[in-house]
Amino acid sequence: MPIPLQSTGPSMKDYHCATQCSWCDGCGDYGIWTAIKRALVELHIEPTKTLMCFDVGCHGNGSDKLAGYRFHGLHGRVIPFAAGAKLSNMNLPVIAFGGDGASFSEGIGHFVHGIRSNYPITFILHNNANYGLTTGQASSLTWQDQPMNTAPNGMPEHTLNSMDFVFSLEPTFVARGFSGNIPQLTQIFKAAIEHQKHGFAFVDVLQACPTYNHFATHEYLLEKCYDANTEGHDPHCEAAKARALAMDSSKRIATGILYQREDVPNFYDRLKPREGKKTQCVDEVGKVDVGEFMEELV
Ligand SMILES: Cc1ncc(C[n+]2csc(CCOP(=O)(O)OP(=O)(O)O)c2C)c(N)n1
Repeated sequence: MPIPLQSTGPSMKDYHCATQCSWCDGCGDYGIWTAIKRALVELHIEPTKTLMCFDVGCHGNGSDKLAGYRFHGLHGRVIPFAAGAKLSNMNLPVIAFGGDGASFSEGIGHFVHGIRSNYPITFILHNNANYGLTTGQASSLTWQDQPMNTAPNGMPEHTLNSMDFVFSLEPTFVARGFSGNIPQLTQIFKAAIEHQKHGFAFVDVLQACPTYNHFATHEYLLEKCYDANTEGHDPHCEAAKARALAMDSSKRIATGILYQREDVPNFYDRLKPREGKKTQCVDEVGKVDVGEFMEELV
């Protein structure tokens, strides 16, 4: 029996968009962009059956380089936009993309509450360890003492330990990938999209920024990153074990699905007024007549 060559779902072509890419040569955004399309295709999700939300930044300029429903919001605010969309229509897979500048400075409050609330969305961090679009400013994740355009004598502050921080918020899904390993990244993204039914899926993607990041380069990451899952790491382990693995980058950097638990209800499932509802919030909004409220305002 010959194996059919065509799948029934969408193909990479369906996600194609004619807008020209403006990222620098060698930018890790290309790898992340390819992997997310592959993940959606492999999950048989049509471009019109998902929502992708983009923060402001180099990565955010990917918002018009893909077909489908996309939302491009304000700097640091992608999580509330994405969470709002998802909570109004739980049938929709919602993926939010943010940079390390936005997520660990301007938008850090939203990031905290996204994880602790266990909003049912996937959040993909484009971690190039600097503010790329504003030409190489130091971010909270830039290495200490690294000379950057905003800190020519080296960044004076210590680097925020992002994984320690994330684990302190009691996440339900933590993964790490590398923009140079598209097959692994695709599998991580698929698992992170599927985790939405359980809550907030955080994926830290270490990516090259050849123009402004001269410390964690593509070559450096290629050498240091290894797949922890193929070396036997079980993501359903104790949080303390996963936290220690995620935080230790002294010799090698663990990638893959580092931590996952499915026994914590997501934010929507904890909303008492939604219990037993057969409709989505978005269906119900259309039935409310706001006319009388408007009358009061005029
Ligand atoms: C509230 C706010 N602060 C600052 C800016 C200016 N700004 C636009 S893009 C950007 C850098 C984005 O860096 P990051 O979030 O790390 O994403 P990257 O460009 O590296 O992908 C900054 C500071 C803004 N638009 N809005």
